[in-house]
Amino acid sequence: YTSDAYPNIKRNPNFAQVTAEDVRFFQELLGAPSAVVDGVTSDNAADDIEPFNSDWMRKYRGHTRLVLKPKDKDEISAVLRYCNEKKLAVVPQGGNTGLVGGSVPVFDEIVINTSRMNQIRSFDEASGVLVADAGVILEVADQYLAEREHLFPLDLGAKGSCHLGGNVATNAGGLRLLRYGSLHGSVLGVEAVLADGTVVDALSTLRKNNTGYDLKQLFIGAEGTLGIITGVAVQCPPRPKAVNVAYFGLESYDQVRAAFREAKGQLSEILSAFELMDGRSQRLVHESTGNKYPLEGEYPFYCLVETSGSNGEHDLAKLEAFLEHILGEGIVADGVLAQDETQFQAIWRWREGITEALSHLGGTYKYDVSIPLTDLYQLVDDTRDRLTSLGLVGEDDSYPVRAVVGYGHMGDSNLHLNVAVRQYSKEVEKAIEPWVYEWIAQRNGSISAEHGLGVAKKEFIGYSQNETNLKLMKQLKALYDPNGIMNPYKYI
Ligand code: FAD
Ligand code: 2HG
Ligand code: ZN
Repeated sequence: YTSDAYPNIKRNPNFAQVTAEDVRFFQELLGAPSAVVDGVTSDNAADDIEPFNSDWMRKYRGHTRLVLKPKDKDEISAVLRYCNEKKLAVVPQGGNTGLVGGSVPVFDEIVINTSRMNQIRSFDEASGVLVADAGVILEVADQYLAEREHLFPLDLGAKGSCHLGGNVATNAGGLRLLRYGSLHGSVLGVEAVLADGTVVDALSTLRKNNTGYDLKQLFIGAEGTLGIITGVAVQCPPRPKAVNVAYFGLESYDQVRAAFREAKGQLSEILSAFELMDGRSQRLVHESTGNKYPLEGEYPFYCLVETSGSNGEHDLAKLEAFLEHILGEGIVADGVLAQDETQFQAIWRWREGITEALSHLGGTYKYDVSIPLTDLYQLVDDTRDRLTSLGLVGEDDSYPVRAVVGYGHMGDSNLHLNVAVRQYSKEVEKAIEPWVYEWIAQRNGSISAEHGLGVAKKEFIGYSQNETNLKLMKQLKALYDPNGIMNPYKYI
């Protein structure tokens, strides 16, 4: 961990510390098994509490001594009302897969974890609207929908652990946003509890509802700073009957752009993903899994193209014409089309497995950015050049940086620049930040495309939001959470 001490953040002395009396209150309210307590009472749960204090990257670490697992909105409401009165700060936590340090405490904030709120409330096969508790795991929701010939409109590498509430709170983007759009569109309703215990019932299941302010939108992407999401209503599309995936090797980034243009033009309504992976990212997956590369040769760039439609023959005819064209024109150097479900899954693993492969190298500095497509990959080359000129990256083991890789959701102009280091180091961090944010702001990009700001990007929000917007955000925060107990020390 680097951020153990958070040198620029001081504990807010207005917040109370958890006492044995508080613990007794919560245990009585929720039942003893719903609280993990470390040292506040006679309980000693140091081992059990550690995973709630540490983030997925093992980069951010808090020191909570109390984790609560309420089972419904009424329990959350009672917990928050008490915390607000006592000025006890809290952190909402779902699957704890967030990548910006937002889901763990900074100091001793109480963790309110949604894992026991895991019921699917209803599903309407005619409209495709799913209503579920915030703690339902994304993959569980998608499996439930698969049995009913529907699909959750979001998919991402952490699907086996992340919760729907966490997905909505981060406004997660994922692998098929290009097809199914953002959660700001597919989430029809949100049920949430404010800091003072007020239950906001904005759990509409209607597609159209123009009756004043769309209050649910504020909770989508707020990262738990305005309230705790307890339930969501989501518009789910029918599960496509025919899904195909192809994987290509390309000689240059310009060719990846050309391939994307062709994919949009030729595959149009059946295109469901267009993902970019650079050669270095694929080498890391190869080294960590030992899997044989999908193509014979190695290339500086790869892309993954997925189609989803309702008629297999029609889709295949389109896909084959597309393959013939981009191979014939020399836009791609080589390519392979998955022939069965096993190959389909194997190809996707080359894309979805990058984050995990990087995690085996030590630490990773992650930059999840939106940049216009023309300049998208230039950021990776410029970062590598900068780190090379500063003597931080090189061929052997003596350099602190092990890899500079780029990959991401090309179809959404969303790049993931990852700098893998042997161990987190202030020297490397200072070489990249704020330089990287200046680079992005100069191109009118966003410093956070889909992961949010959490604590990691807190100091840099000004590169993507102006003073007026920031002032409005602070006013909203003060209105929804006057004591500031909801996820403090993060971006707001
Ligand atoms: P957590 O990590 O627990 O929390 C995330 C934030 O939301 C925190 O600020 C937390 O306080 C808040 N929060 C959690 N639950 C609630 C709630 N009920 N109410 C209010 N606030 C809440 N993200 C993408 O956008 N696209 C990807 O493709 C993608 N891929 C990933 C792949 C891997 C391998 C990993 C580890 C992460 C990936 N992520 C991706 C990042 C992450 O944002 C998502 O995994 C997910 O949306 C987080 O959900 P979670 O339940 O784990 O939330
Ligand atoms: C992805 O697209 C995720 O794989 C994670 O958003 C990206 O680890 C990352 O930087
Ligand atoms: Zn992503």
